[in-house]
Amino acid sequence: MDDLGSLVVKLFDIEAFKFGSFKLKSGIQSPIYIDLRVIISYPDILRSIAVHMNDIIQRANVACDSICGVPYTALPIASIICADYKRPMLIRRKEKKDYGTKKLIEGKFQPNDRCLIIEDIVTSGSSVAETAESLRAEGLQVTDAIVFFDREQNGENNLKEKNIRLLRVLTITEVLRYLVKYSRITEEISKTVQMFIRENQTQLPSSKPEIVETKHLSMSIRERFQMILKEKKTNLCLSADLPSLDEIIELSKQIGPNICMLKIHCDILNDFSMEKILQLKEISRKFNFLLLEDRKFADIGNTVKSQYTKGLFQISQWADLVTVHILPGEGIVEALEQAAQSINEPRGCLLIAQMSSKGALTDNEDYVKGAVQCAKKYSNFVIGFISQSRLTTDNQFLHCTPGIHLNNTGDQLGQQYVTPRQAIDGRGADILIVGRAILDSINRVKTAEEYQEEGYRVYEQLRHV
Ligand code: S5P
Repeated sequence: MDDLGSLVVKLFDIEAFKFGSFKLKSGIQSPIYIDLRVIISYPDILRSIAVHMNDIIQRANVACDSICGVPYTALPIASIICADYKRPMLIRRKEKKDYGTKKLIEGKFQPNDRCLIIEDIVTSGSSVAETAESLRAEGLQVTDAIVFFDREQNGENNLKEKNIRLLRVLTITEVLRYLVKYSRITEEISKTVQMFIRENQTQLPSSKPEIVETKHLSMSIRERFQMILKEKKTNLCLSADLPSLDEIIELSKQIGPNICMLKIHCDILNDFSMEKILQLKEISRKFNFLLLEDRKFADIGNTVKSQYTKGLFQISQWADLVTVHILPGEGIVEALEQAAQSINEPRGCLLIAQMSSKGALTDNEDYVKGAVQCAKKYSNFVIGFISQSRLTTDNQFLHCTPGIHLNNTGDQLGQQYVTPRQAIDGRGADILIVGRAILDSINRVKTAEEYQEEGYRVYEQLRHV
């Protein structure tokens, strides 16, 4: 008896495979019942399953940084594989905790880590797909899943549609073949089961949030921005220059409906963590606004590429948009665009063509011309400008204007303010970037509403949207 055959027979003997007539949860009558939970009572069988799975993982050359077991039966299997294969383990909870950190994924990981999912049995693939969705929502990459046993009820194809390759140790056809060969079941029983499987193929229901997500993913940042402006009737970008990401997260939940974009400076935060920034990202998806990291990149392309993707902040992982000085020449944009290609979501940037501060050296015609030329050349990635005037008649480029205040003309450090009307009418702004006018007000939400209303009213009037 070969190794796999002997394992199948042992599983039959411990009643992991039962034949007869069983009523399934769905109400359907099935000639086979498979329950691998019993394996935890048989350490040799448990290890043997893990060894076979490990073998397939090695042979399939799966590149993974961590392994996620699907509760419950797959967890002990995953633990053995993690130890043998020397990979850290993650667990996806069945339910979110309603206390403490509320995390759905337990274990340590980095964004973009490749994670292999381990499950005991696959039928439709729904639990693997749900696990992949939760892992991907946390920024992990999921391309492969391995199961011990495939019921061949279309799980493989269902998962392929979710861009997951299914690896497996055994199919139901192979199990039936072994059990007939080693006289555990008759040929007739095998045929009945095969017919049942053929007649009970599954499909995954397409869940609603996924459709929304795909819609976002298939849209360019430019299209998404335009859609947000129209749908939410706001051209207000809140410049959330606060020292605490916790506070920004709370504020964004309140002001989310009023803004089209949230701008932050991640390097002024005293509590930055990837976990928190991904939480903010989730809120930005929920309230449909873009996240702009006002990094003002200004180095040579090669350095900027690392500043964008690496370090503590890993900006490319979460910022839909970044701001970029054009001072070093167009290589800086080329570098960012290249780096953004490895991200699964659309990315873009705003070129800083003019600044609001007193004596800004950007007040130079050639400089501005250079910015517009660069924007046109890289129009897939550059979606607009930070500006103080209308720079081009090409309306695909959004003009975003900071230095906005209804009752102030400036601060002690060079900032100069104009009103929303002056910015849109006189300075050609599409988007108003407002910071302290909202942040320092007594009622931030009410003030944001006022800037939203005034800003969008003038924008509609003058841009005829
Ligand atoms: O020219 C500029 C460009 C930018 S991005 N002038 C600016 O003020 N900004 C940013 O806009 C600045 O870094 C700050 O985050 C925000 C303006 O903040 P406020 O409090 O003066 O409205």
